[in-house]
Amino acid sequence: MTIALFVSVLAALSCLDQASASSLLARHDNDNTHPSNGVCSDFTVTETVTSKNWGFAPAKFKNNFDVAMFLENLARKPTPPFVPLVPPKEVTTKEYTVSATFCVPKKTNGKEGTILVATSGLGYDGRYWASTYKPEEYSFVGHALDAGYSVFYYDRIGTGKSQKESGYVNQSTNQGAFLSKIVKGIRAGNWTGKVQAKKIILVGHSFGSYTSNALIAAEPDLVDGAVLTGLGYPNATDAANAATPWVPTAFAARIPSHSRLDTGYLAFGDIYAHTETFFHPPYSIPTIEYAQSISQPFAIVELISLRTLQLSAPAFKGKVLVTTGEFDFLVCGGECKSTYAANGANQVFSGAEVVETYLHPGAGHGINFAANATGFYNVITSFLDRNF
Ligand SMILES: *[C@@H]1O[C@H](CO)[C@@H](O)[C@H](O)[C@H]1NC(C)=O
Ligand SMILES: *[C@@H]1O[C@H](CO)[C@@H](O)[C@H](O)[C@H]1NC(C)=O
Ligand SMILES: *[C@@H]1O[C@H](CO)[C@@H](O)[C@H](O)[C@H]1NC(C)=O
Ligand SMILES: CC(=O)N[C@H]1CO[C@H](CO)[C@@H](O)[C@@H]1O
Repeated sequence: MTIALFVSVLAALSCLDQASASSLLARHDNDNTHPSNGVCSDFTVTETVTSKNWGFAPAKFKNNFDVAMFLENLARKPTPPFVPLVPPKEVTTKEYTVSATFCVPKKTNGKEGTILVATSGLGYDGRYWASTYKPEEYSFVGHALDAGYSVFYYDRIGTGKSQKESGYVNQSTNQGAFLSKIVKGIRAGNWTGKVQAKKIILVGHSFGSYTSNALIAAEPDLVDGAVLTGLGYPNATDAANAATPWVPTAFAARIPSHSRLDTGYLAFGDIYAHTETFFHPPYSIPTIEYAQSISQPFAIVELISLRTLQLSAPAFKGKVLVTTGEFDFLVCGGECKSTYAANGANQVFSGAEVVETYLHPGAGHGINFAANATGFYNVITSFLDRNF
């Protein structure tokens, strides 16, 4: 695959590990308008997580040429092998604060005790789930509320209004550990007001799906089900291979206007790099422009630590929907029918009561901003209606 890389990265800024909860902005603003059909509350969620974090092996990026060389190394033929990560030496315990929103449907139908916990993928924060641009066409949260489900969505560590972390600190493990705490807090009723969780369903996109999957593998009794979007299993027996298609597509980086992020953060080089990796023609250009406007930098170690996740979850007895767009470039190399035909989902979730798969016609990786996103959401809520 030939990919044009438009690579740049911000100059080194001060370390941001120490961003405090008080420096976080209120979540609710024009960009984060709550869905009109929900009763929503914003929270900052502070949890201490323990995770085994992999280290970043190369020198930290000094400039964009370092990033270019790194991406070339990731994508090239592996002779000699390129080893970007060093195995965890110790367990890291650290407190993080993230910005979150919980919504209950205005019109309840008895299903509000089924709580969807949505984690976004690389390149986005929680707004991936709750588009304020044509919400009737693109807001997953709005759609789920219409169907009667409650939704908890949040900005991953390092994105949106959540606490920043060095881009060189592994984040698939600490993000997974944080998600585990969120689920436990929801079970305990910590942020859900009068709603008591009867069922909890993890909903993910891309990186958020892989971390949700890895969490289910590690804690098979934690949740009742999962809707994993924007993922595929090119090699269900080898998590490293699942990450391989990311390599040649390595997101180009641009200079984020965000302060408090170090050089370990990369972002879509420009709207065309974003389009190439996330969307498929015919394009809705205004929709892509909105998606670009809310896009977020991601940590280099988030991307490469995807390879280290243990996805196989034979002990999970729940119900899972695995889905992406028919033309997903990132997880299927642009053609998902043959990828899904290999039945990876059934191998990963070999003990699950229900494993369903679905490919959304015409869509790429960023399905929530694809044509007929509501058709995609109907498939998800139909899966939920039938199974929970
Ligand atoms: C939930 O709230 C209780 C009471 O404040 C607290 O002890 C517990 O740690 C919280 N659980 C989580 C996972 O946040
Ligand atoms: C998956 O990857 C492993 C390890 O690289 C390899 O041994 C195995 O043959 C692969 N399986 C498939 C179905 O490609
Ligand atoms: C939208 O997607 C749904 C679900 O796959 C499908 O049934 C419907 O025909 C699609 N609508 C259009 C206009 O493509
Ligand atoms: C929090 C954490 O695990 N940080 C580690 C990230 O990786 C670097 C490089 O290996 C380590 O020095 C950090 O301790």
